Amino acid sequence: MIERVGISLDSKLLKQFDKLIGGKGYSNRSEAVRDLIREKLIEQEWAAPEGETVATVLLVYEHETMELSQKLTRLEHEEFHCIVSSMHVHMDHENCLELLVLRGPGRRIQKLGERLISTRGVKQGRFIPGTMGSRL
Ligand code: NI
Repeated sequence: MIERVGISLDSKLLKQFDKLIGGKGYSNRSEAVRDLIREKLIEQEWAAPEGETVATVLLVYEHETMELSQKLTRLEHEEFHCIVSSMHVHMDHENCLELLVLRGPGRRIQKLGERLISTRGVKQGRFIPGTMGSRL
């Protein structure tokens, strides 16, 4: 069910908001406001000490860098309960891209993501917090 709500904003703030969402490609304010609310709810989900959530980790590294591949693989096996899926792409002769989908308690999977990203030799690492979506 969709409910309509009206909100009051001062014109300066509204102008800034329109500028912000225009640059992001939103075609109307409603979808932009919905996304902002969802973003806050996801933040709350991540702050909760209990419960389960999901995240994606992106890693770029050279597979021939001393022991790096083994280190990452070892870490991934240690935490296999938290890794739902992984994809490895051999991008060229030297570089690999790995995408992992993590699922588990927020703090635990964040820590795993940080450990992977901070492993010496990883050229690029990103941790993208997700959501199970059940509260949105
Ligand atoms: Ni590779």
